[in-house]
Formats: sequence, structure tokens, C-alpha cells
Amino acid sequence: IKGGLYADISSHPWQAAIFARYQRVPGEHFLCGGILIKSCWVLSAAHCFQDRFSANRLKIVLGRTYRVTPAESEQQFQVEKYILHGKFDPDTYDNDIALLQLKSRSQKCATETDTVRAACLPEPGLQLPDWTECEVSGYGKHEEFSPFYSEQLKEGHVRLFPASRCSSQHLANQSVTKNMLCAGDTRQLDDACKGDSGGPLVCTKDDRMHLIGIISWGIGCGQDLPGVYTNVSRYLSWIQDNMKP
Ligand code: 4AZ
Repeated sequence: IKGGLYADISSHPWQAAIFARYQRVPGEHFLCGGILIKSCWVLSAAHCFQDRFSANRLKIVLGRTYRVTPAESEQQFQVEKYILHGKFDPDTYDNDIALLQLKSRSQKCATETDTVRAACLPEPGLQLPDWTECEVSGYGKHEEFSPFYSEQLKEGHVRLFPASRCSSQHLANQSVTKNMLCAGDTRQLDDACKGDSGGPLVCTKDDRMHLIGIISWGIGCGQDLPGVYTNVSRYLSWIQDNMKP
């Protein structure tokens, strides 16, 4: 997160950290953010999995504030399988959504605690007003060209941009589809950045935070351009269908 504030995982208990082990590279590497949506299911961005890792090389950590420092009460999971959207386009990042099933010996995987809790999905057809204040969180870089990811979870405050300001014209001629939404800080301070991908954009509706976007892409971080998010409301059926046993 560029700008923003350091945060505790208890303020973003749906935030997941996804790690990968590469063939012939020792150790585990931070890969992307994710979002717990059900005890055994995490959403993320399809582009995080373009290296086509086998599921057994992935690890999901819930309940952790410091990116690489285990928390006493954290919950770790291996991945049973992951599903990328069949129409994910690696050139435009259209349909940048992935669903990961956590491995467990029972029906339950994550246990609800102060630091681990599933995010609410929006009701079908939910359209929040332009400029609604939302928050974005992640363990990604503080600046585009920083060599390091953040050592602690951060949160940023961004507003939903009107569709009229979320087109290829506004984003360096990159393709922008209806499956994407834009959010940014009108003060140009807070924004998602590299390594935050796959993580949550949540907005309050009826006194509850709802998952509105998945961090997907942008032109730099915290410049004069908004970040681009996968528009979760367009995938509610895809999510339900793919969570079926
Ligand atoms: C990235 O590379 C990335 N400023 C994610 C979000 C944004 C830029 C880059 C938005 O993962």
C-alpha cells in the first residue's frame, strides 16, 4: 500500500497472505493477497497464479499482521485446489479472479476469531454511490519502485470512481472492462501497489463492510490515476457455482 497506515489484522480479519514455493528456488516467497469469504474458501486475483503453481506449492496464512513473522493466533492452510476464471485474459487482466479451496480433514477450515473472519459478499446488483469511501489493505510495496514489500499489513483509504472516470482514456489506453472498477484517493496519497494484488477493497453498506473489489492492476501507485479492481458484484454466480462440492 502506498501511503495509508500500518494496520492490525484484527481490523482486516478477512485479509489472507498467499505464499508459494518455486521449483529449484529454496524457501517460500510472498505471492499475493487474498480474501477469506467462507471457512474453506479464499478469493484472489487470477494473475497471481499465471506461473501455474501446483496447488501443493501454495500456502495461505490468515490472522497475521507482520508479513513474514508468524502470529501466535494465526491459521495456516495448504491449498486443496484453485480455480482461475475461465475467461481470465492475461493481456488485459479482464476477469482477474481466482478461488482457492483450503485443505482440511473436516468440513471446516478457518475458525472465526478476533483476527480471522470471512468478508461479506455484496448483494446481487449492489451499486454504491460514486465517491463512496472504502478501504484497501495489503502487505505490498510502499512505492512502485521500492525493492521491498511492506513488513506489516497496511490499509489505505480510497473512493469509488464514477464509471466516466474509469475508462481506457483515463488509464494510459489500457483496456478497461465492465468487470473492473476504479478507486483512488482524491488526495493522491493512498493506493494499492505491487504485492497487494488479490487483496480486498471493502466498503461499508448498512453498517457492514462488504467485499466490493479485488486488487488487480494500475498504472504505478498513488500517482494521479486510480487503482483498478475486479468488480466482485459481477462474479457472485461464478463464486457460488465454483464453491459447490
Ligand atoms: C500490482 O502490480 C499493482 N496502483 C496492483 C495495484 C496497483 C498497481 C500495481 C494500483 O500488483
